[in-house]
Amino acid sequence: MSRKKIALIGGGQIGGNLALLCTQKELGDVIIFDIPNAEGMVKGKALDIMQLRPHDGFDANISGTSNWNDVKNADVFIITAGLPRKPGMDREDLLEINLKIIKDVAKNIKEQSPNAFVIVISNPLDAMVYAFYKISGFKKNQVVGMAGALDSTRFKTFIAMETGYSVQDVSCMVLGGHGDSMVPISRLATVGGVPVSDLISKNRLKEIENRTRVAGGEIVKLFGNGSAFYAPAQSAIEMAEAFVLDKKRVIPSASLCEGEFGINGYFIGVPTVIGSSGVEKILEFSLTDKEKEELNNTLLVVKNTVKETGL
Ligand code: A3D
Repeated sequence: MSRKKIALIGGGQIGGNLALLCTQKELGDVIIFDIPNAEGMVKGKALDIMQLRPHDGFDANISGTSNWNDVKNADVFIITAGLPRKPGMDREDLLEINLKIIKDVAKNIKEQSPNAFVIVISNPLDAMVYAFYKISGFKKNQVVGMAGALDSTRFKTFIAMETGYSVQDVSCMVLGGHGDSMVPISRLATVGGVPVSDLISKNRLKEIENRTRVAGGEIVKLFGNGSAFYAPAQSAIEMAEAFVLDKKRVIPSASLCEGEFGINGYFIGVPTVIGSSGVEKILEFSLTDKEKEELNNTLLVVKNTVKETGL
């Protein structure tokens, strides 16, 4: 069996870390693509990672390019092309410029690799993944957005920090759009199977939910220039790995809903089964009235941003 070909579109902060993680997990041969002005940078990153492989004996190859022909017939694309936020910016402020970039990227991927599985990370996420889907004409199982995996790992982190118990034993999910209206489902969060409501007071849990909602902004403020990249990269790698190894992982992801949770025609964060066919299924479950209301609110935000794409 030959190695998978993994194309990273955008080789900036997240792209560089994606390349490193792909190599360390031996997911396949990696090609980092960026604009011509950044070709030296991605070639340099690729060479640097090539030179760490002998330490652990990883054999997969890494290269950098600004030529679309080099990513032809890739099995997986992970798209981070676009600008990140600066302090004071909403993700929505990136729409105009990143939409132009996604249109160009979608056109090229459609031409070069019509059967690929595509994970979109560029912001505003829910609108960018929608735009990619519309422009590429790909099937719905081929396209997914990374956001819930990151929002959930942030929620997990804060629960572990609060209780003092291992992050490994925290299980929880965040649904909805990738913005301040996202919906942490505290009701189903557990630590080692014990409901968090038995471990953390109601008020404290509310504060943790709120911190989760603005966790990306907290890091943007601390950085002063750019947004989080380590955890976003690892979150997307979990999704790519689920596809490459046909793991059937259940990962909150921005998937196209066609009736699930009463949502129709929008990509939004829902529990998604990812395996070798890409998005294989959305797992629906009953929500409380309050959760339904919160999901409706986040859907309105997503709808407004999608409307601005004009697609
Ligand atoms: P950054 O380090 O600036 O990297 C972006 C890269 O995209 C740069 O190297 C650019 O040269 C490149 N690029 C620009 N235009 C093109 C193009 N047409 N084709 C190919 N490459 C291009 O940003 P980053 O890696 O920190 O973030 C990338 C994106 O991810 C931003 O839009 C962020 O807002 C977004 N992001 C999303 C999440 C989610 O959870 C959804 C989290 C963190 C960041």
